[in-house]
Amino acid sequence: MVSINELQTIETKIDIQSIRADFPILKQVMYGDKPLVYLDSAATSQKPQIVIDAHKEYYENDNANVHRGIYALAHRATLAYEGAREKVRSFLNAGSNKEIIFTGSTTDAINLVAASWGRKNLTKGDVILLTEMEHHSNVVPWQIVAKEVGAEIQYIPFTESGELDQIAFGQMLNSRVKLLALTHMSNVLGTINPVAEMIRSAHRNGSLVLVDGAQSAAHMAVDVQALDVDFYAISGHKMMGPTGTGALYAKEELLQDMPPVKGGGEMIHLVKKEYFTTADLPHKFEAGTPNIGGAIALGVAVDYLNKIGMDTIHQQEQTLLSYALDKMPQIAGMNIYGDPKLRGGIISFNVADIHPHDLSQVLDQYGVAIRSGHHCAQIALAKLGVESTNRVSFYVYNTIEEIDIMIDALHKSVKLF
Ligand code: 7TS
Repeated sequence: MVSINELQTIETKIDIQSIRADFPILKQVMYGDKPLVYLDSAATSQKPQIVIDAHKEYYENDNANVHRGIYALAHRATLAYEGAREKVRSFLNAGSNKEIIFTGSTTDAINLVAASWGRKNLTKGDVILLTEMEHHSNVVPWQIVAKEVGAEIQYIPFTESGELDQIAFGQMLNSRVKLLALTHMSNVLGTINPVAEMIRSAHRNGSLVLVDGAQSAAHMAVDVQALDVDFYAISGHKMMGPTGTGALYAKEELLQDMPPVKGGGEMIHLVKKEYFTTADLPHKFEAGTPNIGGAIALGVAVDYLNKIGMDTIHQQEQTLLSYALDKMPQIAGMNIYGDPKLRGGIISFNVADIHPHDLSQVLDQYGVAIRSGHHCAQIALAKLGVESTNRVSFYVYNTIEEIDIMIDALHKSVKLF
């Protein structure tokens, strides 16, 4: 265990205070005198001023529809929108811009794969392999398509430590498994799954792999080519971008073979009374006017993350995580779920038999914003034997001092029950 002094030195080296200064919302004072302690970045991250400004400036200066007008504004908007795609491509290290589809979110991206690739390629008796720690976004789209085509869903179990059971995974791989779809990082347990190894095993088995990157892409460097992943879904709003933004990375050969799910403007090459032909990638999957301002601001969020550095972000979160995991057990009745070896900045817990909704409401009175509920992962919670938990989640703008405030508020809150 590293000492508190060492942890604080790391924090000072990274200069978290200057990062915090970029986030106007973090200056807020709650209930008259309590500084806002925002510990729910797994739900959505806060946004730095440059992202907020980029969104506003687009509407103030450049607003026009993309890929259609030939006047200056339309040209600027198109360049900025496609420039943002290039930033996301580079961020994920995809090989080509054709492989980056802008979507509304991770949910939207996974639904696209299920409705397009799934409907076309899955058939009766095929197996879709999920895990017990998936967010509903990586369960329900597969349940919808499985029901339609007669495929079966199986779940890789997780162990007491909150890690995927790799022996069970090995035993579950067989010729019926057409797809492995799993989260890179659990939004309940914080577990960082060994996706590189699992992708290799699935590929040896002839199965494709979708990775849900909603929690990971914002917090660690992701290289889709090094992973050799087939589909990777991300949410812009969890990585300092605006809500309503996200992206799907998919290998070009897969996208070429996938039918569009949504029809309309932008996704066509030619429309006749009897038929249509599709536009080239990536526009084949971007029907209608996209979220232009959102995508541009997401590009700026990517610039911002790169400026801080994904390794720095990861390091600060690991600092906060070790500090919190060291302090939290001192609270009477504390039960922390899972103890995975590789964990991001997410901790789910319950305290004695206090209902998480009650506890989080009291914490709010101290200015501490944490999540309580089932975290859209009811299968994971059923496995843990609970209906809801409290959850704290960190981002690079959080500090050790904030964790102290949270711990102090927890000590005080628990005494009230
Ligand atoms: N996958 C994971 C692992 C997630 O944590 C989430 C959102 C999603 C998918 C869906 O992302 P969206 O952007 O499409 O909504 N997770 C959470 C959460 O933990 N609290 O609120 C949203």
